[in-house]
Amino acid sequence: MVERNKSIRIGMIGYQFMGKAHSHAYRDLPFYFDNPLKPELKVIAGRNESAVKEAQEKFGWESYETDWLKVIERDDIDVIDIVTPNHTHAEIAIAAAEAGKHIITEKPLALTVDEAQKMLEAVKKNNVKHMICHNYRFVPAVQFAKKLIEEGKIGRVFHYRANYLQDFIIDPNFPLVWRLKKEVSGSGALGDIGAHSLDLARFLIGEFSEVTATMETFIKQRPIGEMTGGLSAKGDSSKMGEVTVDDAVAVIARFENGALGTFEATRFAGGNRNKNKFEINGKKGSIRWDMENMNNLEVYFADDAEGEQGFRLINCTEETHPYAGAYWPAGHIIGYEHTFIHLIDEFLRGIAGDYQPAPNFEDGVKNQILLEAIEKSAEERRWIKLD
Ligand code: SOE
Repeated sequence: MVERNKSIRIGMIGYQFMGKAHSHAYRDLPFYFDNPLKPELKVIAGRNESAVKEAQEKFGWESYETDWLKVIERDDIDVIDIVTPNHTHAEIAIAAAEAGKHIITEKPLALTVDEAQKMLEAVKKNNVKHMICHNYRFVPAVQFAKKLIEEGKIGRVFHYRANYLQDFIIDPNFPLVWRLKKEVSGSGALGDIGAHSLDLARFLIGEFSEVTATMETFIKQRPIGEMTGGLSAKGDSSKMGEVTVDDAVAVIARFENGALGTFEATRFAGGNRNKNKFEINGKKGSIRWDMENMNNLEVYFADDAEGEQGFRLINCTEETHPYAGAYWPAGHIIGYEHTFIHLIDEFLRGIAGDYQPAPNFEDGVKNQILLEAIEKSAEERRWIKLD
């Protein structure tokens, strides 16, 4: 076992939306969790020197770098955290694994299944710990939902129903950013937010057996432009470019346990900023969760007394709920940013305790196989079996 508070030295590649979320998680982790390792924010890397220098100063990194390879070559770095656009994940992760660094990367793992499998091979061959940032698994209410299902509280599962609804690109003037270019992002709403719903379904009720899907790109041309942080962007309407990914996807799925699944991921659901939600219906009850009410879980149990049945709210903010007890006694309320603290806490515990935490690159490969099957189904208009 590692001695208490041993330093773990982080090198981050990327610095925008997820760079901010992960930087915050490393810095706030010691406030809430007695992790055996203490993260040290050694270096943050990005191509735009002025922007990455600003991130270094704002997020509290010791130094900045404009060449990610130099970060990987440093022998005073133990972990590489990849928060860059999807097309760079494979090259960076494989180089980091070959340099003996533990790796955490944002989702989706890669652009293709082939890339994802090569990443998994590299981390296994080099015996480094690895994790993919499906942070919604670490919401206390979602962890509690998993506990209820594992205890058989809802019995045999019949339905898994998930919607991940956003609306930040409905405006046709929203520019053609990297998330809308296939060669950079791999897919659109499917891989960016649908990937989270697919991962949660695997986490909560098990593996998929087959899928069928349809996809749509509502706005085909957009002004050239780039992200300016978070989900904001600036563009130049004098030059237009082709959107090469899906704006929305609808999936019907079957699970190995016989359950039916329906999934929707869209960036065109006006009024829904980040509505990641699911409902699970079983023989003995149902569970539903909504990111926009993230600290609570709605449950229905068929064996509640007659006349007293119906969905009721469980506040997953008690000491007994996973992770919640670490927060302020006045209600243990958490936010989006805390899910990254929980995931990174588990990642560092895996490194300290020499066990492979989850979700990891195995999960990333399974997610990538689902993404590719869904795209193939939409293109060929047929069911696709998952091997
Ligand atoms: C944009 O859709 C995004 O930032 C996703 O990339 C994140 O994974 C999700 O947590 C919030 O929305």
